[in-house]
Amino acid sequence: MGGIEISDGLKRKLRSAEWVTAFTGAGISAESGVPTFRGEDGLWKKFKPEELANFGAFMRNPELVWEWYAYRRELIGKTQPNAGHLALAQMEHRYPHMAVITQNVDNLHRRAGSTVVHELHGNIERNYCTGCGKYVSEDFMARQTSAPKCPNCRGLIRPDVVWFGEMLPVDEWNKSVSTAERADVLFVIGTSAIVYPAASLPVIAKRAGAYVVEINIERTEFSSEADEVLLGPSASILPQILECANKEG
Ligand code: BJW
Ligand code: ZN
Repeated sequence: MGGIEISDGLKRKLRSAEWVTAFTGAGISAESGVPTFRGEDGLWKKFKPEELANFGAFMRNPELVWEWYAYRRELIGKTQPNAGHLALAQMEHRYPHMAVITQNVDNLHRRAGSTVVHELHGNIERNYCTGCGKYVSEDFMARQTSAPKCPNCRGLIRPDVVWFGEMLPVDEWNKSVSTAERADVLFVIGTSAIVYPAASLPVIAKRAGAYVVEINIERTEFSSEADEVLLGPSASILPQILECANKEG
């Protein structure tokens, strides 16, 4: 994709901002090869995310839910951060306060070098026991072929992710809210912005005075509330924003 037009308004904000926050969803990892949830390619065996990402589904059919997570864990393990993740990590060198709030469980922001990352929906690399709550090691997980049982109490092991109907991790949520409230500029990147409470963060940021810029390949539920919408793939747009920010600095 060619160069995007960066408005004078955004250039001014990029020049003066001290607190910059990126709020990301599955779309930022799409160009690394991680399927999104709601795109046509995102459906796994025709299941909607709501049908698999909930505790009831897990208890009814742990093998099926584990098959989905095993497939995704293996796929994610083979991917690399893309130019979008890397541009956000580089912004830490440009801005005194740069944070990423992510709904993704794929760990690609940390692998790209971002150090301030708030994971709202957990991390697929961690797993814990539904019985005794203990975390199990990656080595243990690597030896498992189907729905694993806890070596300690024989309870079912689950991924440390947030399913529908479950609370978000309180600490990550509180830090995300205060980060959103402090942001001079908030980028909303690659999310359909339909899953709450995460989807309320751009609105919280805007009410607190942030300049909110959405980056997505298509318009979303949030687009009409954004100060600017940049349509296109984030792996192309974010490096251009970084370049502009560095030039303006
Ligand atoms: C690109 C691109 C490129 C592509 N460049 N862009 C009714 C109304 C309001 C709320 C509710 C309701 N009924 C129930 C609720 C609450 C519910 C909810 O929000 N449901 C809605 C779906 C209606 N929320 C919850 O249950 C949450 N908990 C909660 O509310 O707790 C309180 C409570 C407690 C007890 C009882 C009741 C309430 C928890 C939500 C957990 C979500 N979990 C998942 C799975 C995580 C684990 C895993 O990964 O397996 O999180 S679901 C899934 O959706 C995942 C994602 O993080 C999340 C958001 O998806 P995301 O990232 O936006 O992806 P997509 O696919 O939707 O969009 C991709 C976007 O990228 C698209 O826009 C593309 O265009 C774009 N794109 N390529 C730029 N190259
Ligand atoms: Zn246990």
